[in-house]
Amino acid sequence: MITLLDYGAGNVRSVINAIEKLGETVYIASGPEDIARADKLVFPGVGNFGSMMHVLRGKGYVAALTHYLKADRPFLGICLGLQALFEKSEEAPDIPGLGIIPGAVKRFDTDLSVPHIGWNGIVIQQETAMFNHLSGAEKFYFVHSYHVVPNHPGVALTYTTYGEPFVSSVKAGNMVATQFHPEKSGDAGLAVFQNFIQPGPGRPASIRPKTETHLAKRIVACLDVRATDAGDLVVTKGDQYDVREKGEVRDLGKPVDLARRYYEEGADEITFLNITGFRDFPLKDLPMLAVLKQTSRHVFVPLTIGGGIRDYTDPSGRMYTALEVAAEYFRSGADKISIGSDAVAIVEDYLAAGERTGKSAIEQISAIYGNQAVVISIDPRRAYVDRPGGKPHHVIETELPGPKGERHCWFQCTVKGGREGRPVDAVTLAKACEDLGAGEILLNSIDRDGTNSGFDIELINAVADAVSIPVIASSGAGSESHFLEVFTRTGAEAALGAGIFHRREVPISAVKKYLADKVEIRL
Ligand code: 1PR
Repeated sequence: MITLLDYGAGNVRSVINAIEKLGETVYIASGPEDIARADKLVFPGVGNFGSMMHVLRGKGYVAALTHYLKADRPFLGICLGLQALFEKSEEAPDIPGLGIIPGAVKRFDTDLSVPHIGWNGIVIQQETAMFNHLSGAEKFYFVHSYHVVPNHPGVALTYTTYGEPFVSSVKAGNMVATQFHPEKSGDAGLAVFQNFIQPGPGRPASIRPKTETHLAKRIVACLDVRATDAGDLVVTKGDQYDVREKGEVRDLGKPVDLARRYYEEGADEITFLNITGFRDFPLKDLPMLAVLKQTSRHVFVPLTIGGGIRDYTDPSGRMYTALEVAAEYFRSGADKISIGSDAVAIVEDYLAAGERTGKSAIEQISAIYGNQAVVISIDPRRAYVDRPGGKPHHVIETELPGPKGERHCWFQCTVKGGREGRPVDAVTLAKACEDLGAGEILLNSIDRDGTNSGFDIELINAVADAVSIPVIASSGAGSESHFLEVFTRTGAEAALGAGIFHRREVPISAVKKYLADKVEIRL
C-alpha cells in the first residue's frame, strides 16, 4: 500500500489514478500519524510554495515528514513535493522549507516562456531502479516556474535543459523526488510509479554525460462537449463555431471514448471545452464532471477543462465563486482550467480600473493552484480596418485582405461562444491576463475554426510576440503540414486540433510522424 500525502491543493486524483492503474492501493494520509505508519510515501504538490508550507505546518506534517525522511524510508516527491525538501524558495522567501536537502528553489531566469510547460527529456546521473525498463530517452511532463538548486550536485538524479540545465529530480538513499509529473507522463511516468511500488529486476536506464535536452512542441486534442437536443453529452464540432448541421447538434462521439483514443494515439494533452458553459452552470452539469473523473482514470497526460468558470448565483440565491467551480474541476481530475467569456469581463474591468483587485477568478485561482493551472481561452474574430490609426486596438497589417480589400485588421474578442463581440482585442486581452496571473493562452480563431485551412499565423504571431507565457495555437488544422507551419512560423509552444482528429482525417500519430525529423516532439 502506498500512503499519499494530500495537503488539499491541486490534482492528487491523477496520482491516485496512476497508482491504482498499476494495481496498488492508495491510503490518503489524514494526519501526521499516518506518515509515521507509512511503508512508502508519495508526496505530490502543486501550487504555491508558501501556501504549501503554511498548510503543512498548520496540519502538523512538518515534524512527521522530517522524521520519515531522516530515517531514509521510501519516498517519492513530485513537483512541489521535491521543492519542499529544500531550505527555501524565491516563491516565498520568508517561509522556510523542510531543509532536508541543502539548497534553494529559484525562479527560471530565462527569455523563454515561464512557466516551463510541456514534455522535456532527462539526463540520468545516478544508478537507480526508478528508471528500470526505460531507455532514458523518454520525455516527461513538466509544469513549473521554479526549479531546485542543491548546494551539493551529488544529490542530482537527472538534469533537464530549459535555457540552462537544471536539476529535474534528486535522489538520496530511498528518497527520490521529481520536478516532472510521472502521473502525467504517459507510459514512461507509469513505469516510474511501478518502479517505486515494486522495482522489478529490469535493467536500469543508463547514466549519461550531461547533454542538452529539448522541450517538445505539444499536440493537443480538443473535445468541444455539449448536450444534444435529446440530452446526450457528445463531442461536437463547429464550422466557425456553428455546431448544428441540418438543425441538429453534430455528434462526433462520446467524450470519454474519444479522449482515451487520443491518449493512445499519442496526444500530449487533452482539452475539454464545455461549450455551453456560458449559459449552463457546470456544477449542476454533473455529467461533465463524470466525464473528467472517468477520463482521468485511464488517461495519463494533462487534462484541461473549460466552460462556465465564473461566479454564479443559482435560482435559490446560493452564490458560487469561480474558484469553487474550478476546485470541483480540479478534484474531478483536471490539471488546468480554461476561462473564456469571464476573462474578457475581467480584463474590461481591469483596464477600466487600471489596477489589480486580487478578486478576479484569474487572480484567485492562480494564487491557489498556481499560474500554470489557469489557461485563458480566447475566441477572436478578425475586424478589418482601412488603416492602422484611429482605433485603440492592436492593429496589424495583414496579407489576407478583408472583404473590401482592407489591408489592416485587429482581432476582436468575443464571448458566449462567439455570439457577442467585445471592444477589446486579443493581444490586449492576452497581455492583461498574463499580468493577472494566467499561465497559458489557448488562442482560437472563429475565422479559421473548422475550415481545415490552416492556423491564423498572423493572429498567433501577434499574441505570441506580446506575451511570455506559452500560447497554444488553435483552429483551422487540416493537415500535418499545418502543424509544421505553425511551429516554424510562430512562437506557439503547442498546437491544437479538433475536427481532423474527430473525423479521422489525420490521426495524431501521423502528425507526430510527419513532424518527427523537423521539430522537437514527443514520440
Ligand atoms: O466562455 O468560459 O464558458 O468557455 C466556453 C469555451 O467554449 C471557450 O473556450 C470557447 O472557446 C468554447 N466554445 C464556445 N462555443 C464554441 C463553439 O464552437 N460554438 N468552441 C466553442 C470553441 C474552438 C476550439 C476548436 C478549435 C479547433 N471551439 O475549441 O476546438 O477551433 O477546431 P478545428 O481544429 O476543428 O478547426 P466560457
